[in-house]
Amino acid sequence: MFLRIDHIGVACRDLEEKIRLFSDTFDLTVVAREVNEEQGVKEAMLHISDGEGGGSYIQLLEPLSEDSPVGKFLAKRGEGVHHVAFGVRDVADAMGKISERGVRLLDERPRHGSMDSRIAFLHPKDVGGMLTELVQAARR
Ligand code: MC0
Repeated sequence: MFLRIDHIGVACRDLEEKIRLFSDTFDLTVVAREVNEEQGVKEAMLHISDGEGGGSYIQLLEPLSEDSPVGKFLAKRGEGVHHVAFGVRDVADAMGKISERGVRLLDERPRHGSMDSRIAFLHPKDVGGMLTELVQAARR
């Protein structure tokens, strides 16, 4: 079902500071920036490599407010890995199959994600404590 790891989402308090850290330490380049009001984040994608159906990235996430998902996560757990996102060919199809297997979906239908992807989240409690995202990358 999974084509590749699309991205690792990292919660941070200061996006610009963490962009400098990740790009200087690992020679990564920011290829996209976005404010996603629906998800309550300001984010940057740092490209690692290209694979089947899209690329792999580190996604740095700064919350737009304290009561957003990333804002609550930072208050409870501090900075660090927030979620792991897997590339899929068809997000709606993957959601259907995964739901039938007893995992709760956090989204009823795909939403807008980074770089015009279509995304959906799975409940961390049903995936071994790992907030999991499905990503159907935009066709390029
Ligand atoms: C919360 N929990 C997590 C977690 N966030 N576990 C692992 N990883 C995380 N990131 C755990 C809590 O510790 C708690 O467990 C339980 O889940 C319920 O959490 P809560 O604090 O009571 O509830 P909420 O209101 O914070 O909701 C958590 C939930 C929410 C995961 C349902 O954050 C959500 O719907 N997330 C999906 C959307 C999202 O994260 N968007 C931001 C990235 P205990 O044991 O304490 O009960 S947007 C993004 O990434 C886009 C732009 C993209 O990729 O393109």
